[in-house]
Amino acid sequence: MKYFVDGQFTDQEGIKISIDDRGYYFGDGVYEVIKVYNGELYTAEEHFNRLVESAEKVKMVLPYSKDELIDVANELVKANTIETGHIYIQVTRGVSPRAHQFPEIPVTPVVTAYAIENPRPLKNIDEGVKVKIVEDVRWLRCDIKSLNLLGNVMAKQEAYESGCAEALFVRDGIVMEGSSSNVFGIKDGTVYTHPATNLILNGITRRVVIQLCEELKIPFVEKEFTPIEALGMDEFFLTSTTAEITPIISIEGHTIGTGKPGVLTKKLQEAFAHQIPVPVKAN
Ligand code: PSZ
Repeated sequence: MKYFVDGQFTDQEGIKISIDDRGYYFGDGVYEVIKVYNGELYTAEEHFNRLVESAEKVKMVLPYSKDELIDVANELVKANTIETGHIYIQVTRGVSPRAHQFPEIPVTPVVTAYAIENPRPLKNIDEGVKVKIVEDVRWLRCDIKSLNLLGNVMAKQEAYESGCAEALFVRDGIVMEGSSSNVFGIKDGTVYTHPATNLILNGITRRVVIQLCEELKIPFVEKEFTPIEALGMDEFFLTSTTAEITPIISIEGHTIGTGKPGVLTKKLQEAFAHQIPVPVKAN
């Protein structure tokens, strides 16, 4: 019961994935990661809405409704007694002999999903991380949460090889996002992040942070900024489903602010922790 494959709940031994799966050949599919806190899905509607949108953008019709998919996710959480962890779900265009164009004989998209226990990364959340600037060589539809992640993979590896936890993508002299996160700078009390265009993924955590800024009356703008402006920010942080709000204390070896998580970043982290199902305290 650990996995959901092709309409069935199964254990690993029961899984068969075809070599002709278009996800395997082309990364031709879309996916989502949904956080589980205290055995409850967090922002599930938003994640599954985005899955439907990603599928539409690549002209795929999901074989299940959003509500059916949420039921599958809840089943996986229950069957695996997940407390703090996440659901991974992906949908590929289906199985068909290798050819770039869509299958001429219609095939059903392949849905696979699993739930896994995964603790909150409290050390990074408390202490912050370093990031490395990497040129963004990805395609121009980064708004789609697609399985094609080679640009992200190469950037993350480059960051890791420099002792950094994340790569900061820069395209045409503008800071975009991380290789698997959105990024925010804070200058003179105002929070800045790249507008939700085709060049970044409009993260669900990003949307939560925008909402929290409103609630906390912290000035917020979606506005482009350069790497030089980033280095001059008072505070900097990244967001993702699993990383939540993680402070960035150094960019390309330059210390941000005091080199410690900033005041407003901590305020947003605290507000974030208060709105997840049963806040889990450090230690
Ligand atoms: O566990 C992990 O490492 C995860 S779970 C989700 C992500 C990483 N990243 C999602 C993501 C992304 O891949 C890119 C390119 N930009 C932004 C994000 C943040 O999106 P949300 O907040 O929806 O997870």
